[in-house]
Amino acid sequence: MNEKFLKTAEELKPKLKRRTHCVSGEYILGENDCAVYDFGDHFVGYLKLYFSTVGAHFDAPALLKVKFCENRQEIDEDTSAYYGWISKGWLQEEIIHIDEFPCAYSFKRRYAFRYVKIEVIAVSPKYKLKAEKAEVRSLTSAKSTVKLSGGDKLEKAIDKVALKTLSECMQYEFEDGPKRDRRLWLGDLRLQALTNYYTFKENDLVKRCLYLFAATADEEGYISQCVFTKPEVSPDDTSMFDYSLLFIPTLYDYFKATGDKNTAKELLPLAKKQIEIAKKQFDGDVIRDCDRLGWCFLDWSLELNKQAGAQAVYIYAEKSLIALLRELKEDCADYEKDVVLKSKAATEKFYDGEKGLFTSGENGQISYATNVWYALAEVFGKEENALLLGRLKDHNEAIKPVTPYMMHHYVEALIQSGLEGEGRKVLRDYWGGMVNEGADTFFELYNPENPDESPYGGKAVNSYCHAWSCTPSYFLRKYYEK
Ligand code: RAM
Repeated sequence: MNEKFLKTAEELKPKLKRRTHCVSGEYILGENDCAVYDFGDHFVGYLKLYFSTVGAHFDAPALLKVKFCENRQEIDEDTSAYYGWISKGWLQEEIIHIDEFPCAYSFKRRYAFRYVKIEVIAVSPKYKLKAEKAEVRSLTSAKSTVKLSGGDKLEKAIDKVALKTLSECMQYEFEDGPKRDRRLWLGDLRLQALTNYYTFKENDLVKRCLYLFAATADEEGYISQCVFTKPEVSPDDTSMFDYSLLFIPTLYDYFKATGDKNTAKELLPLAKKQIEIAKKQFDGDVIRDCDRLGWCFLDWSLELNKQAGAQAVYIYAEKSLIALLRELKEDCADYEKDVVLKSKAATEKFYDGEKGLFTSGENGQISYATNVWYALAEVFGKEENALLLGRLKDHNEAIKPVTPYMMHHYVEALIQSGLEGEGRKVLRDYWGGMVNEGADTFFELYNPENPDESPYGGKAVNSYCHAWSCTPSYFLRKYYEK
C-alpha cells in the first residue's frame, strides 16, 4: 500500500448530501398480506418504516419480509429461484421481527430502491399490523443541481435519468452500482468521470478515486480492477487487462478537465507501468489470447472473444499516454514507435480484408466490441473507420453489445468517425428504450432483444442503477448542445 497516495485519497473523502423523503400510506395487514411503498423515484439510503397495530394487544411479534426494488418488475420477481454464480448476498431483502408497537423500524443496511415491499409472514389472530408510512434518508456526493440538456422531450428524459443514475452512484467513491457491487471499478470510473466533468463537476472525487487505485497498485505497479474501501482500503486480488490500461485515459481525461499537473505528474509513473506490464501479454507485437474468464472485460457477453479487442485497448491507452506525455513535455519516442508496431501487427493479424472487419480469436469471431475498439484506437483514419462501422452494422452475425458500457463505446466511436447523426440515433433508441420501460435510473445490462439478459445466471442480482450507463449526459452536452 502506498501510504502517501492513500493519505491524499482520504483527505479528499467527500461529505455526503443527505435528504429525507417520505411516503404516507396506511395498510392493515394480516398474515400473507403485502403492501408496497412507492417513493416515486430511485434513492440510495437508509429506510425507516412506521408500524402500529389494530385489534387486541399484540401477543406475538410480527415477522416480516421486506424487499427493496429498484424497478417495478422486481416487485414480483421470485428471488428464491436465483442460483447464479454471483452471491445471493446481493439480494435486497431482509426478514425482520418487530416485538413492540408502535415502532419506527430503521434498517442498518444502506439500500438502493424506489419500491419497498412488505410481506407479513406472521402476526397473530389477535391483531393486525398497520403500516403507516415509510421514510428514506438519501445520500449522494453530487451536490449541485444540473440543468437538463437535450434537443427534445425524449433526450431531456434520457438526460434526467442519466443524471439521476450518476448522482446515485456518487457516494464516498464513484460506485459502480449502489445495489451491487457498491465499489470502485476502473471501467466504470472512467465513464463516470467523463460525465461528471460536464455535469456535477465533483472533480476532487475523481482525484480521490485515481489515488485509491494508485495507492492499491501491487508491488510491481499493476492496478487492480476494483478497490474495496471497507473496513479499510484494499485492492481486489484480480486485474483485468483492459481495466488496468484504462487507468491511463482516465488520468489523461482528468488532466484535460482540470489542468491539475501535479496529479498528472505524480501518477505518470504508474500510468507508464500499465503499458510495461501489459506488454507481457504479447508475443512480439501480437497479443496472446487467454481463456481465464474475465482476463479482459470489454463487455458482459460470455461468448465474446477478447484477444483482438484487448490489443485495441492497449493501442488506445498507449495513445492517451503519448498525448499526456506531450502535454507534460516529456519524452514519448519509445511509445510512439511501439504504438506503430502494435497497430501494424493488429492489422496484419486481425483485419480480414475480404470482410473489411477485425476478427478475434482462433475462430475469427466478429463482434462490436472488437471493431468498436479498433475505431476508437484510430488504427485507421476517420473515413475508413466510418466505413468499418457501416460494415459492422450490416454484418448480421456480429456479436452485439449487451451493456450500456459497450454501447457507450459504440456511440463514441460513431461520433469520432464523423457519424454524429448515427451516434445520436443509437443513443435515443438504446437509452430511450430503457426510459420507455419506465427506468428512473439506467440499468447495468440492457439487451432489447433479450429482456432476461444476465451474465450472472439469473437477473435477480442485476443492478438497475449502474454507473457506466450514465454517459448520455456526457454525449448530449459534449456533442449535441448548440
Ligand atoms: C460488474 C460490475 C462492474 C463492472 C465489472 C466488470 O460485475 O458491476 O460494473 O465494471 O462487472
